[in-house]
Amino acid sequence: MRVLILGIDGYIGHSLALHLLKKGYKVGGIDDFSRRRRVTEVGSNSLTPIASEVDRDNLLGTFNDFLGRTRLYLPGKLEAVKTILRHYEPDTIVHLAEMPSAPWSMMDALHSFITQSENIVGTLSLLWAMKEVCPTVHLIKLGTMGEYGTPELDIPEGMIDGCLISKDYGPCPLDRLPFPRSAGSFYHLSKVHDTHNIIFACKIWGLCSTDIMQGVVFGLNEYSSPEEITRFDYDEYFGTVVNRFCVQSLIGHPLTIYGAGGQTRGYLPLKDSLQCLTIAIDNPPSPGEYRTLNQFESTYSVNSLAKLVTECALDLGLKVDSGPIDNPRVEAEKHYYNPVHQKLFKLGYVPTTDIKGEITKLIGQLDAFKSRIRPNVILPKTKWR
Ligand code: USQ
Repeated sequence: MRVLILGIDGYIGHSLALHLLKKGYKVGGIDDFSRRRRVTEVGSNSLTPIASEVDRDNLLGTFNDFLGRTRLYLPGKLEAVKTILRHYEPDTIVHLAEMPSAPWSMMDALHSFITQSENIVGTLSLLWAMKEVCPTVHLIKLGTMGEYGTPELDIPEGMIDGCLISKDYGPCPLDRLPFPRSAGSFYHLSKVHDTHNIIFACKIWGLCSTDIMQGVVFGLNEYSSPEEITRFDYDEYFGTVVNRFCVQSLIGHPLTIYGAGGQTRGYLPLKDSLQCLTIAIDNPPSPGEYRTLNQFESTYSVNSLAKLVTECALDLGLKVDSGPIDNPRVEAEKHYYNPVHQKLFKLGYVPTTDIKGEITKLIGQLDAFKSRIRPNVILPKTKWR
């Protein structure tokens, strides 16, 4: 199985490459290394010291026929993307090469323009290149649970499940219609637009795609040498909430609960994300099929995560306070949330259910890098309005 990872230098991309290589897959990848640059530009760093671009190339190259030496920016680079596809001849493409931060996309007009043009045109470039070079290859595209928002009804896996009863025509099946999206940032909206473009490409060109609606990921990858460790961000832009809380607990910073803290999302440890992506690679949809997988272990509110982190930190002898602060985002702080997530379980996903154990382990691992924490990047500065 030949897997091409777009965005191979990122938090998930690097971890996935190593995970697959160790399982015997052939792995190649490209990256424009924009994540490294952007984290530096906002004054932050990866808490974990990560290997240089060259060292990572060498690390992955020692395993396999890695072709990641190409620094490639996807949007509009159609011929370059086609060349990569022809050269690598993948069975599966895992597309992680998008700007991943909601706050970064909300900073100002320019950041929203960059987010949407990179993400939407980048994916569109890939779709055109696939159509022309490898229309039967399985595309796994990283979307987000945040596409759905927090509607006051159960969220299905992608498509509406049910039917409307028409007075004149009787039952009309709805299972080919996407469930309405209601995203909460220009970043999340970029993923919504991707979804529609991918559905369309599958419909008209017969491409085959798995669109992953992934929850919020936390934790570190398993590493047996310092070069294998993935990046770990904790600033307001590129750090996700559990990762941020764990770092805050290490330096006695009050946990930054935004607003009332009732915001509820799906969460999963990084190792579960790798497990699920591997399951998706091993179980492609049928030719011409567009498939959605809601990918998370369970749902948690921000308050319940803060409580878990506080308890885990206490077990490690760290005293942690919570410091609710005005919510910089515009989002419901108390709401119904019940997304369906059955398909991955049916395909064999065995979730990590000991979340407390995972968080305790994570805080312990991060302690080794405590001296690298920059406290001034923790409090949020970007407001939604
Ligand atoms: N939050 C806090 N305190 C913080 C940081 C966040 O209370 O210090 C809250 C946010 O307001 C939000 C929730 O925690 O209600 C999750 O925020 P987050 O920053 O961890 O995650 P989010 O912005 O939703 O985005 C992250 C990834 C994104 C991915 C998404 C999955 O950055 O790439 O798409 O998780 S999901 O949330 O399911 O859409």
